[in-house]
Amino acid sequence: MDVQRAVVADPAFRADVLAGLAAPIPAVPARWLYDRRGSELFEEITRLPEYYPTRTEKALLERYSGEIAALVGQGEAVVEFGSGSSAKTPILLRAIDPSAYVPIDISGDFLRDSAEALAAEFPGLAVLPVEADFMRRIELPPAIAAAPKLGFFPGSTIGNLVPRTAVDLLRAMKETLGEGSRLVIGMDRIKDVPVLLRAYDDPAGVTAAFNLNLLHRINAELDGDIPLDAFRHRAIWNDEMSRIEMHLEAVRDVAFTVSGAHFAMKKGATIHTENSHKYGHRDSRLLLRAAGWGVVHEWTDDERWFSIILAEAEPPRFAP
Ligand code: AVJ
Repeated sequence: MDVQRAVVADPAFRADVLAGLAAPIPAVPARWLYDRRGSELFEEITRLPEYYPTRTEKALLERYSGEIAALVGQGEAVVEFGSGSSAKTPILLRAIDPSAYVPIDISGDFLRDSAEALAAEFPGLAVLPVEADFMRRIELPPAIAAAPKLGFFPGSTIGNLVPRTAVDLLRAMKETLGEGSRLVIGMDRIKDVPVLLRAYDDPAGVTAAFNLNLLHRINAELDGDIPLDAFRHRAIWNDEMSRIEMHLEAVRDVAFTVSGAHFAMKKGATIHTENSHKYGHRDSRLLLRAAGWGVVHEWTDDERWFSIILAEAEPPRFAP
C-alpha cells in the first residue's frame, strides 16, 4: 500500500531555514536537528564510545549524588530544565528524596511520556510537568511554592548556546527558581582537540547522519530538493570561540530550492548547524556569576573532561 505521510510544516522552521540559508554565513538554529529521527540519532550518539559526555556525567552523578544530597538536603522540589528522558534524573532523585519533581519542556509529547515513566519509577513522588519555554521566567506550580528549589540542567545543554544567550537562560532560571534556590548543572570542559573531534565526528558516522538528517527534514517538511550527496558532515574546533561547530559542507557546487526559494552554494561553502561550547574551570564560574549564581561545589572526573557544578542563587548585592 502506498501511504503518504502528511507533513504539516512548522512556520517557525520554514522562517528559520529560509532566513538562515539566505544569510551571508549560512546557518540553521540547532534546535531543528531534534525532530523524532534526530532525537533517536542523538540517543545513539550518547552510546558511542567516542562520545564521552553522557557516560562521564552519569558516572559523576552515580559517584557523587550522595555528596550532592548532603550539601542540598532533603525535601527539595527538583525542577528539571528539559523533559528528563535521560537516565540521569533517577540517579539524582534517588539521592535527594525530593518533595516534588517538576520537569519543564517545550515539547508536550516528550514531557508527558517521561513524566509518566518517572512517576511509575517513584511512586508517591509528586510529578508536576510544566509545558513551557524555559528561556523565559516560568510560573512554577503553586504546590511547590513553599518548598526549597533545586534546578537540574544536565547534559551540557548549556553548551548549545553562545555565552550571551547562556547568561540570559541562567538568569531566567534564577528568576524561575527564586531566592535561595540552587542549581545542579553539567558543563563540558575544554580538552585535547583530537578527543573533542572524535566525539563529534565518530567513525561509525552516527553524528554525520544526525547532522545530515536536517537536510532530509528540510526536503520532507519544506518541499525542498536538496541533493543529500552534495553535502558532508564537518566537525571543527573553533579555538577562538572555545567550541565545536557542526557544519554541512557542499562537496561540489550545488543549487536547490526550498519552499520555492532558490539557493546556490559553492563547493566548500557550509551551513552552520550547531555549536557545542566547552568551558574551562574559571570560564564556567564566570558564566554562572554573570547570571547571579555562585559556585558551591564542583565535581569532575579524573581526566577533567566534564564537570557537575552545584551553584546557589546569589542574593542581590549593592556595592562594591
Ligand atoms: C545535546 C547539545 C549536549 O553538544 O554534545 C552531540 C549535541 N551534537 N553530537 C552536544 C550533539 C553532536 C550535544 N548536546
